[in-house]
Amino acid sequence: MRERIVILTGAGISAESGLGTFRDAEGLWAKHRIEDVATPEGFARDPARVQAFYNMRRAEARTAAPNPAHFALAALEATQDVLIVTQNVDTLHERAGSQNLLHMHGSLTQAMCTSCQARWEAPLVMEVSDPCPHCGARHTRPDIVWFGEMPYGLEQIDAALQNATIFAAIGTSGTVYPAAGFVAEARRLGVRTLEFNLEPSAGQPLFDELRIGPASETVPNWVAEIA
Ligand code: BJW
Repeated sequence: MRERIVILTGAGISAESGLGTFRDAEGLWAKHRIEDVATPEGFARDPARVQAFYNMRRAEARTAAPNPAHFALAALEATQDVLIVTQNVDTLHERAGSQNLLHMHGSLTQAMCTSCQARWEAPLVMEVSDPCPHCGARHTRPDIVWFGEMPYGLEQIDAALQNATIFAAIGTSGTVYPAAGFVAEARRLGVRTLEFNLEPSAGQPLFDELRIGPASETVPNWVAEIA
């Protein structure tokens, strides 16, 4: 049977590609205050600090390579109906070959204008004084969803969950909403739920199955079972 699978990914899937997670002991939030770098208020206070944070993340992400977990999910599209909903702002899923992909928290590769809402490919280094290529306003920012802002694609995600047979969460702590609520919604709809993590996440009791271990091993094993 062809399964209809919604897969939520988080920072843990990219950890073995060398990109830091947020809430681990050595994670990004141990070195940077969320209020300073991941809120619209922080950007309004000190846009140069926020641009520097995302310039650093963009440079790191550019040199990272997809790992076996990203490649396995891309291969899964050949045999199953898959929607990957990633909270990650790196491009490792698309570089591994995934086609049906939604970046719900935006992407490091995109810039946006807060005056005219235009979006374009971000340069490697964004500056506070960059003009918008469409309207010329110097109100540009990374196209990233910060706390208090509406994530992308929620209607599409909801529709996919309504139609899904499997919901899988990979490498996410389950602490940031609305993504953290998808497992409860899937469960309410009678969708089978499966978690992949190094340790049980905050939402673990809502998952039917938990596979503990590095995503680069557990995800390819799962894909081999269902492909
Ligand atoms: C491995 C591994 C390996 C490691 N293998 N696993 C009170 C209650 C409920 C909600 C709220 C509330 N107060 C405020 C809110 C809303 C707020 C929120 O959720 N706050 C919480 C902190 C409580 N959410 C928002 O504001 C969102 N917008 C919103 O709600 O809009 C209104 C709305 C209304 C109604 C409906 C819908 C919406 C926006 C959230 C924006 C999040 N932005 C960030 C930063 C920007 C992106 C960036 O810079 O990269 O996104 S925060 C950060 O957390 C980032 C991530 O995408 C996100 C999730 O983190 P993730 O991916 O789970 O990483 P970690 O580090 O937490 O976990 C890594 C996991 O991997 C761990 O479990 C490890 O064990 C595991 N792991 N190595 C397998 N090898």
